[in-house]
Amino acid sequence: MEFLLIDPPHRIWEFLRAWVPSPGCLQLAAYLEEKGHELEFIDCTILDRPWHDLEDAIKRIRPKVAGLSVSCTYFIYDIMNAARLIKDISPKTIIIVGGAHPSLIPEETLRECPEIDFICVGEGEITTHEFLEAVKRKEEDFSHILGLAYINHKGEFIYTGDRPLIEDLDTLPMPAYHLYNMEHPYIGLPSEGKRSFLVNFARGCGFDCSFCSESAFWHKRWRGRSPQKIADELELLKEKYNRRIFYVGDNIFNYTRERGIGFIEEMKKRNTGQKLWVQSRAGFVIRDEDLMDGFREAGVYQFMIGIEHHRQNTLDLFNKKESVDTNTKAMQILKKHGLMVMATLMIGHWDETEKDRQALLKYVRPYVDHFGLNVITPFPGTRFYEEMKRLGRIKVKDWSRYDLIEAVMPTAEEPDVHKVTEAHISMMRKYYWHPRELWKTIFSKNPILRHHHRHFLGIAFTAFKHEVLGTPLWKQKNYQTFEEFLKERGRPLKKWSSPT
Ligand code: B12
Repeated sequence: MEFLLIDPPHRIWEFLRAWVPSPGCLQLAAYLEEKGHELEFIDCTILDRPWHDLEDAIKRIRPKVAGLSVSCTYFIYDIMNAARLIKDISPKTIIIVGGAHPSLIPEETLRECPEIDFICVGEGEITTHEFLEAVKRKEEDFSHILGLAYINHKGEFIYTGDRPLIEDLDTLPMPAYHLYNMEHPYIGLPSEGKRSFLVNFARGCGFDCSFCSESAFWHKRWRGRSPQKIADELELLKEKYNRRIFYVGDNIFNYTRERGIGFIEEMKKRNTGQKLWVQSRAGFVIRDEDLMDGFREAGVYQFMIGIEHHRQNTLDLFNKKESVDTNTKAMQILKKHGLMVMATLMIGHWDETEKDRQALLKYVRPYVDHFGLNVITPFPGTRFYEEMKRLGRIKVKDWSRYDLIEAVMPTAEEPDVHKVTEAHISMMRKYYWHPRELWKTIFSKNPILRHHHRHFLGIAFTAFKHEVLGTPLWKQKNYQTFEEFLKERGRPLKKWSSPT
């Protein structure tokens, strides 16, 4: 086998209790398949015995090249462990890793995990195609392939240079859903119902918020698929996989007005009855107020907006380029047009007080249907990370805790980071246990909202029972840590030393 694309075993997040295939992997696999490469894609998170099954797959396939994908910083150790396991079983297999985290700190990643041979920095399709072609030709020098990072035989870090981005995303084929087990019971988003799914129709964002790894990774550029291609994909997902409710991962769905107008026309024409939740930003909601009824009629039921904070100085500090007034106005517009509002918000700022947190809660409560509260996290590769590192505020280096829920930095008033994590839990409870929200759980006329709130109430109730009665939390039945796997395997990994 020429290429085995692997999404390594991950721990599913308690809030989600479900999983979705990586849109990046599905797109990459489809492109490489179209280019004639022989490949397989395995997503270990939905395998019965993830690490054991990965080991068996490597033994069976012995791929020439294994590609490991990592969408979040939080998952990076899974990728490193998978690389160690692969080299242990099949030392000749070349390992290439892709995704935002290793792309943004390639040298650190390569030095921390010498089993990784190459990092595909940035967009994956063309770089991986050229790389596989070079491997096929048995080339040993890869320095002519843009977008690659590696350590050469002298121990020097090499980056071959930026790969130009694909200008027209419509030239890419349909994601390779046919290579995936779309009916696995974990697949979906339980808060949105059984037949839900995650899709991605755009890359990047034209803005430059200092905390965002997305704008860093995609060089502050936005590119999107056309409304026709979006509708084709949604139609396929309905016809072939019976998927009806979607979270659209695009950072800004209505980045251009033309795309919004085209989408509304196309969806009305096709009349698939599918429902979508999209992301945008306040300024674009205001710009497109006249399109909001059209969006609703075309199936959009919720807009997620990065409101972030109720204080203008915090918005300015992050270069958000929105004002508190535009944020408020956008939420009012969405409500007026019968659309649900999901606000993403951040606490854990250095100068924050308990009073600020209560003020934030008070500010958004009248508008939001979904309280998307996060803890500010310095993702590597961002300006915010560099700044926090310089100020010595990052107290947790363990990337597996960078999940936007656990705090990794203290505030001036709370030197213990756990206090910030606790504040997050307490605010979530305060929002969802409020009589108004509990009322919606049973009596809201909006079935999606009812379902959604019930899901979150269920999670809160499980956590409450766990704390009071000691009953177990939700369990990902197939999950096993790498250490548990190694113990069960009974054979430690050989110490890897690069053949050079
Ligand atoms: C899909 C997604 C998920 C999926 C992940 C599915 C999976 N199998 O990995 C789900 C819903 C499970 C998820 C969960 C989480 N996510 Co998430 N998620 C996204 C989302 C919406 C889309 C990513 C995407 O599809 N991008 C588009 C594709 C085309 O890009 P790509 O993946 O980078 O792939 C390209 C290249 O990287 C490269 N490439 C990728 N893989 C490989 C492999 C090889 C071998 C090669 C050569 C190249 C290559 O080629 C691809 C095509 O060009 C982003 C937000 C966004 N809009 O981007 C957040 C995002 C990635 N998630 C984020 C986070 C933090 C999380 C969570 C950890 C926490 C949270 N609060 O949400 C959870 C934890 C999950 C858990 N433990 O269960 C952050 C990550 C920040 C960071 N730097 O770490 C993001 C950026 C959102 C944000 N708030 O900023 N997430």
